[in-house]
Amino acid sequence: MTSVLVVHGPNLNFLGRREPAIYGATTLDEINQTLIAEGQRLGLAVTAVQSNHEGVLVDYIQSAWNVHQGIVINPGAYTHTSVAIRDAIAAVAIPTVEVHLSNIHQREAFRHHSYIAPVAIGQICGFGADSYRLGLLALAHYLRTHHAA
Ligand code: CA2
Repeated sequence: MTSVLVVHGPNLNFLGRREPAIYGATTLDEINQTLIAEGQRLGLAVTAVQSNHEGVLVDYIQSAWNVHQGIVINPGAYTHTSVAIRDAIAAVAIPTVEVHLSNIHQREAFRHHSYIAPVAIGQICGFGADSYRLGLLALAHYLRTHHAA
């Protein structure tokens, strides 16, 4: 079965507990359960991980090599700072969709630039928790049409 790794970056373990006005009321566990269910519907095995640490996120991405066929990642604040996460995605060369809860282009200028976007197949932002589901859907479609084998 096609396998997808969902990677959540720093502070996303706080979802649903703080700042609901910006990031929504849905918890990370609820998002993961939705993705697992949506994955079943799409024929994808979904595994979700979260870390607050840049190097651990790099380790998760490296460990996806030869294991998962796609990645959905919300790198959190590392989106705007991390060459290491970008290099890891480029190194494993696994189709990766970048997702964000908020519309990063509508927020502070420092959030407008993503180090990840150039190595992602696409970016979905601004739809709250639904950004993840839409990202998984886009990845499923991409894998069906580009990785038929
Ligand atoms: O909109 C997104 O998904 C972000 O990746 C979220 C990051 C932010 O730094 C990016 O610019 C955009 C921040 C995640 C913080 O998550 C929290 C969740 C609940 C309470 C407080 C923070």
